[in-house]
Amino acid sequence: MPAPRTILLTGAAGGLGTLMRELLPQYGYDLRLFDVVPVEGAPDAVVADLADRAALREAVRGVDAIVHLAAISLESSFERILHANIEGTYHLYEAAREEGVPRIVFASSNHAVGFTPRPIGDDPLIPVDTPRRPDTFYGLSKGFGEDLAQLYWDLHGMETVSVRIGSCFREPTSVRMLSIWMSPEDGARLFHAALTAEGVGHTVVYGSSANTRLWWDLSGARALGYEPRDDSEPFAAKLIAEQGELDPADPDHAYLGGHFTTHPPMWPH
Ligand code: NAI
Ligand code: 15L
Repeated sequence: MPAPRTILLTGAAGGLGTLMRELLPQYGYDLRLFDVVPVEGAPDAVVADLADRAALREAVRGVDAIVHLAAISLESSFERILHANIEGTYHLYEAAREEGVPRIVFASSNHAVGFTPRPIGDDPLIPVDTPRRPDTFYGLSKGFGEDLAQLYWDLHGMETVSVRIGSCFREPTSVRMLSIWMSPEDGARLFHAALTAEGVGHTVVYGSSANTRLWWDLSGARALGYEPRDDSEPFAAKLIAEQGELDPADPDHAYLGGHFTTHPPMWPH
């Protein structure tokens, strides 16, 4: 596959989309932007719902690859998750197939496997092929997206890297995040690797920085050429002083998905 240049970034108005708008162009990409809400400072962005297949087809036409971030990004009602994450991702893949886009980077989530007990002490890191244990309808939709990506590879030869992102924010804000944080700069490194690695078929990887307290195996991401440079450890002392160490007996702390596993709130979105 020739190196991609023009990328459609869905979910461009969101938190991660905003970070990637800042960081991805330095890798030489021209970004085309898509979101259901206007993208600040980007009057050319396509403002449309993922359900609008005509708008999607036009948006994906001629791009070399897609970074698919658009979604409800926390737990919500099943109906809203169904519309945006399940049907929306299906519409995106269909539009990409119709327009011959060869590669998608799909923003999956740790919540696809959120009910996996977190490693403690010398426990091995969680492998990427650990059984799916979604913690929410949200996590379930990310498992759907991974399976859809596998189907489109097997049936249509469209490649995807599904990145099970931990927490990608400027700084980690909780003790749990010390284990799963991905700095925005490492996020851009990983997306760039996922966009350019040869022969990925459908590959699922975890997405985080090289955290001292890491919970999962990053070897799949490294095999794509990803070399994380950041570690959450400089934030540890302050967060632990404020919040205390994670208590493995507390269900909120016992699983990869953290608080998503406990009668999840219906976060406003
Ligand atoms: P966000 O909620 O800030 O942004 C999501 C964007 O998608 C919003 O701008 C929203 O308007 C757009 N969107 C939602 N429904 C849409 C629809 N039907 N049609 C078009 N656009 C729609 O979320 P964030 O944090 O930027 O996350 C981006 C992606 O990465 C999401 O897929 C999320 O599930 C995934 N992810 C993010 C993590 C993080 O730490 N930020 C962790 C794990 C996964
Ligand atoms: C996610 O999947 C969410 O999109 C993000 O907002 C964070 O809550 C993250 O997981 C997390 O697990 O911290």
